[in-house]
Amino acid sequence: MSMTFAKVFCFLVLVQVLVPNLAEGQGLKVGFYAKPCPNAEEIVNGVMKTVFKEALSLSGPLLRMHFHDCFVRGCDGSILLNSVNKTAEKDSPPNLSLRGFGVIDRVKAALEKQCPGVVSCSDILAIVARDAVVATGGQFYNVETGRRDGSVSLLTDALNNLLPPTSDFATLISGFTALGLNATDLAVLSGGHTIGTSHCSSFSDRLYNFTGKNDTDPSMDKNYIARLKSRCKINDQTTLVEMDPGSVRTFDIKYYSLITKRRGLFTSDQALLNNTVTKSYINAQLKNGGATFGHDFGVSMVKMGRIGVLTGSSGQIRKFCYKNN
Ligand code: HEM
Ligand SMILES: *[C@@H]1O[C@H](CO)[C@@H](O)[C@H](O)[C@H]1NC(C)=O
Ligand SMILES: *[C@@H]1O[C@H](CO)[C@@H](O)[C@H](O)[C@H]1NC(C)=O
Ligand SMILES: *[C@@H]1O[C@H](CO)[C@@H](O)[C@H](O)[C@H]1NC(C)=O
Ligand SMILES: *[C@@H]1O[C@H](CO)[C@@H](O)[C@H](O)[C@H]1NC(C)=O
Ligand SMILES: *[C@@H]1O[C@H](CO)[C@@H](O)[C@H](O)[C@H]1NC(C)=O
Ligand SMILES: CC(=O)N[C@H]1CO[C@H](CO)[C@@H](O)[C@@H]1O
Repeated sequence: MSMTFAKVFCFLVLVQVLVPNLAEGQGLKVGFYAKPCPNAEEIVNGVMKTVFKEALSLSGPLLRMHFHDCFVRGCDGSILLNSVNKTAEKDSPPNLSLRGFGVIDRVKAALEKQCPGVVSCSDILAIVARDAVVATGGQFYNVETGRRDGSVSLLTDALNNLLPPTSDFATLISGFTALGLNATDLAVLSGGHTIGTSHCSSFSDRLYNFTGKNDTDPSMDKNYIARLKSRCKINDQTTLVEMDPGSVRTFDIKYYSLITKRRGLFTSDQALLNNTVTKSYINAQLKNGGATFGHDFGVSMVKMGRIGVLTGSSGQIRKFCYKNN
């Protein structure tokens, strides 16, 4: 009897320990590197200033990289691991436009020079994403650090956890909720689409074959469809279009105004009008000129940055971000 009780009890305790509170981020804090590497963030900022001066167009891919890292196995730098047998997250189709891996290597090299083996690759992604927001005119926010790096990267995890651009609201919210994010976070973080570009193939279903009958998506503005069709021929896999035309490198609320004009690029963008929470958020920002968007974005990014993190003595601090130690 008592054995059974002990076993059951043990099991309950174990379950509590093992099931991570996904968006809690225990062990993270602002300024984690203050003692072991006091200039860590300045070193990252320094490299990123140079990079963005040369190529501000990397701001989109680098912001997106942190998002993809966090949504797959948690923010553990697994997105950065090179593929040994073509089965890593990097090899997954949703990685299509991920670029800027070389930039992360450059930042890592600068950090290793001054503080060998101290700053994790997952933290580098979080800081770089913030710097991308600031470089495009978004509001500064403090990044929590203290993440450690994972050692596993699987294509199938990326396929199963990254939401496709064809997602409707129900799909989006269930994906976000599973990671401890809510409808407000969804509306706010989707605002990341205010910068960057997309391949035609990510939305061409809406232009050419929405329900399999060579039809267009009736929820997209007709004039916008015509304009996009002139850029994206059928089956185009390579052309890039601006997601927020005219302000593709400016972190503003124009993305929200496009959605209200039925000019959201993806089904997942347009879907934000189909729920009262996300719709009210968008309308409120448009009404008040984006008064809180900059601040809200930082809050939701910090929340996203806590998903499934490894802290304390878990994981490793990789020496090179693209391979395990
Ligand atoms: C809500 C679910 C989301 C979906 C379905 C989604 C989907 C996509 C897709 C399909 C692309 C274009 C990829 C390509 O074809 O090149 C893209 C680009 C982008 N996404 Fe998202 N995304 C989502 C959320 C987010 C979040 C949370 C962020 C960051 C906070 C983000 C930031 C970006 C950025 C910056 C780009 C532009 C990348 C570039 O310039 O190369 N997205 N997204
Ligand atoms: C090769 O791929 C399998 C998944 O099919 C994975 O479990 C394994 O760890 C990979 N091998 C290496 C050396 O990465
Ligand atoms: C989402 O969570 C934030 C706190 O992280 C909270 O301020 C906000 O009201 C929540 N939104 C909804 C719709 O519950
Ligand atoms: C449109 O979609 C249908 C159903 O998925 C498919 O059979 C058809 O080949 C597609 N047409 C084109 C032109 O891609
Ligand atoms: C759709 O378009 C393709 C190519 O343009 C054509 O071959 C096919 O017959 C069309 N299907 C329908 C159902 O109209
Ligand atoms: C949003 O609602 C409109 C109108 O009911 C509908 O046509 C559209 O398919 C919905 N979009 C999504 C992505 O759920
Ligand atoms: C940057 C990167 O690793 N891209 C890969 C994304 O996945 C495709 C296959 O789907 C690879 O061909 C790319 O090399």
